[in-house]
Amino acid sequence: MKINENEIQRAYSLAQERYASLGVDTEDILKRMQGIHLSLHCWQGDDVTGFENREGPLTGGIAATGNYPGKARNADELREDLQQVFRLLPGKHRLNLHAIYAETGTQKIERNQIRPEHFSRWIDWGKEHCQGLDFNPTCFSHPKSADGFTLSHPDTSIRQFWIEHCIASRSIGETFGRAFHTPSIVNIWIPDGYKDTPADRLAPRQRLLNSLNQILSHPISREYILDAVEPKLFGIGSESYVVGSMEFYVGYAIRRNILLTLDTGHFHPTESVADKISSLLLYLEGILLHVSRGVRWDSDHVVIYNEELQGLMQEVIRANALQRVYIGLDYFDASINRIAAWVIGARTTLRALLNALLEPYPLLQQAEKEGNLTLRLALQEEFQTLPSQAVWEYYLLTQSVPVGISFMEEIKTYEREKLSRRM
Ligand code: RNT
Ligand code: ZN
Repeated sequence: MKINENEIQRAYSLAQERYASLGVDTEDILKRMQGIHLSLHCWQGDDVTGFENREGPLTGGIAATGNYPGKARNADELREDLQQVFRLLPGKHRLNLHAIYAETGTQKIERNQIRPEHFSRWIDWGKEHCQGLDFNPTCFSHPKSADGFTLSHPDTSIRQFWIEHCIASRSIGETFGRAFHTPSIVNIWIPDGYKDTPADRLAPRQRLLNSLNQILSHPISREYILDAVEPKLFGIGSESYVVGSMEFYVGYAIRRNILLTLDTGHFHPTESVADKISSLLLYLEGILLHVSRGVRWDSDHVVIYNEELQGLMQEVIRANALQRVYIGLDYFDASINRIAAWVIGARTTLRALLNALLEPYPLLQQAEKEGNLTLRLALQEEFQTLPSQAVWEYYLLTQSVPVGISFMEEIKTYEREKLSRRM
């Protein structure tokens, strides 16, 4: 499919006029778009396998299903894949790493012993391709998490191991923050919970609180890292009780002035994550989003353009909170081309952000202020279909990124030349 650049320009000019008539300056918005850096999750590239134990199972109640050929087998392949992804995204983005993506050569390094040097190749590569690096301790897929508990484990020595792992992770984040002159978000998610109804709901939470306090007691400047904690409703094997619940971490994040992570797959299916933003921002330092898509459960499907995504981005933009809401992706689909999965979800998220920026929000506010709720509804419906697509395509064009579905041609070529040789 050949895209005609003149047509894109013309469509943009018309859209620009239309938006201007509604008080929206598209040029200004396109400048703002360039300042938005998504945090791309490295784990879409290899189904959360990592390099520590490539034969071991993925545990912790999360699952990547499918076996599409061409999964990255090592760090070089993963980086090569990421470069291909970045080539298809407008703007410059961050990379979100997990501890299991350490490069320790032939040495086996325990997770409580990982050090910044095990990520030096990621840093060197990132300098060229990324706006910054974020980090996650990996508290799953490990013998010491096999019984479903980590930071809240009743056994002191196991708990201590995971505390040390998280402390080591923060110091890796600190190195990232120094190297990129932008704080590294270090996000703690643990799988801890019970399959069946617990007797004692309190004790594991007391232990988790204590472990987190020990982890955070090592002072690291916010110039270098931003700590985040990620709650969850349930997981496979923790259906009845999750130690790190929403209430647990909301309280903790407010008390410790750290970020709360909202993963869109971690709530009841009919719960609106978008609606939480304006409340939480009144109390929290900031929010990390794990943009994901649950289908019936926390299934981590590729992000698509749905009401939930649009609502979420609208809330971030309407609250004028881009400085305090960090936008990361978190999904892993192994049943389709993994590069395409990354690109589709990331482009969709950016498109939802652009749409939210283009919304003539003051007009909605005005109608509401005047008590004209009929007009508010009429405008809301009208704004669903303004010519934002023309602005998006123009943005892609100016960023020298394939416009429209033509990005799939590049992915097909890459699949033929690279992925299909990884058998
Ligand atoms: C799990 C959490 C967590 C993980 C990643 C791999 O339910 O969403 O963020 O997906 O750390
Ligand atoms: Zn998540």
